[in-house]
Amino acid sequence: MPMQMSFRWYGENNDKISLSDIKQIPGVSTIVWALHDKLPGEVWEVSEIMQVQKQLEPYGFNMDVVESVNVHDDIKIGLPTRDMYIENYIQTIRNLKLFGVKVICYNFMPIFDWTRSDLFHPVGDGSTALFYQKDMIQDNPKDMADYVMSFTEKYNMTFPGWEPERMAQLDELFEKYKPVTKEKLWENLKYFLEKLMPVCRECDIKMAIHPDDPPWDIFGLPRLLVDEKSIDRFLNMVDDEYNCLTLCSGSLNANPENNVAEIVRKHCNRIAFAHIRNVKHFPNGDFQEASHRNCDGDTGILDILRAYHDCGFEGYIRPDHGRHLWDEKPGNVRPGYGLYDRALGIMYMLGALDILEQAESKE
Ligand SMILES: [Mn+2]
Repeated sequence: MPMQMSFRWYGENNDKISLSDIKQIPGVSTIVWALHDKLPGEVWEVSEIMQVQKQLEPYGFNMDVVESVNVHDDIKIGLPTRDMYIENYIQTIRNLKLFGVKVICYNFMPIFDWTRSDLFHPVGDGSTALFYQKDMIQDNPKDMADYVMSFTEKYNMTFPGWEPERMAQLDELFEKYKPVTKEKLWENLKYFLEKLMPVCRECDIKMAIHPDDPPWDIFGLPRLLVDEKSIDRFLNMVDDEYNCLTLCSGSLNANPENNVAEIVRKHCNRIAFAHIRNVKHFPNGDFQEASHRNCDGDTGILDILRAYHDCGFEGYIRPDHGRHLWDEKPGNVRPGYGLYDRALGIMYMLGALDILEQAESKE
């Protein structure tokens, strides 16, 4: 099967972008979805999943990719209660199987999901984009949590990984993570995956971990999936075809040392889901998200697309984040997840991939 283009959608009444909007973008077959009101650890019930299926059906989209089924902190910390939460996770996998889901994207980042210092930073052309100012994210996690949570309140919007319920217990969470060294976190990830793998095989669902964003320790919390070496370790640790990657080019390339195209060529058969995002680096270590066009950032988007093409990648691919364009402003757009720039990104990717394919068929 050729790779399938996908688009992340936050669900009815939770996303200003409609399925009809997405249908008008050429080439999209797959909606990347989730039950966004579920807390980590809760079972996704069949009846709830069915509602999403009913929404997608009229448009002919498949629901093959879920992003994310979030992992409960007790699993990451390795508390005795983790077994109960793993059982719930397994039940969710079984329920998702009933709807033909093929890939579950998840992450194993302690406490914080993606982290930025500015969600609407001017790009210079009138658009805005997510921005990371290195010296702002140093000491006080509360400042950053407050910043992100202020958006939650102001715009009545919740961000995956930034559930207000969890953020309200930030001190407690930091306390709980104290004994969790990097090695301990690796062990806990292994424990989790080894319990899941037999079920994944039975259900034919791949677990596809998303690398840490940004790819370095923040606030003294360990981060595991940060570079080629750690990705090698991860894939070897649980060497199973159902233990896969969501290879996020933007997350990894936030560290300019990471050569994403090289990782694609090395591990293509273990990549289930490709996130394509371009990042522009500043000499002081700050970075800003950029358009998908190769020359607008430093990630090497064309090299990455060529690598996927050359390897005969058969998984799912999506534009990751986009800038906020035209009428997309705070209050009417989900940071990083506007309609326009992601649609432009899709056209750019399809253009490049079509040319590669055409060149090959002429050979
Ligand atoms: Mn990503």
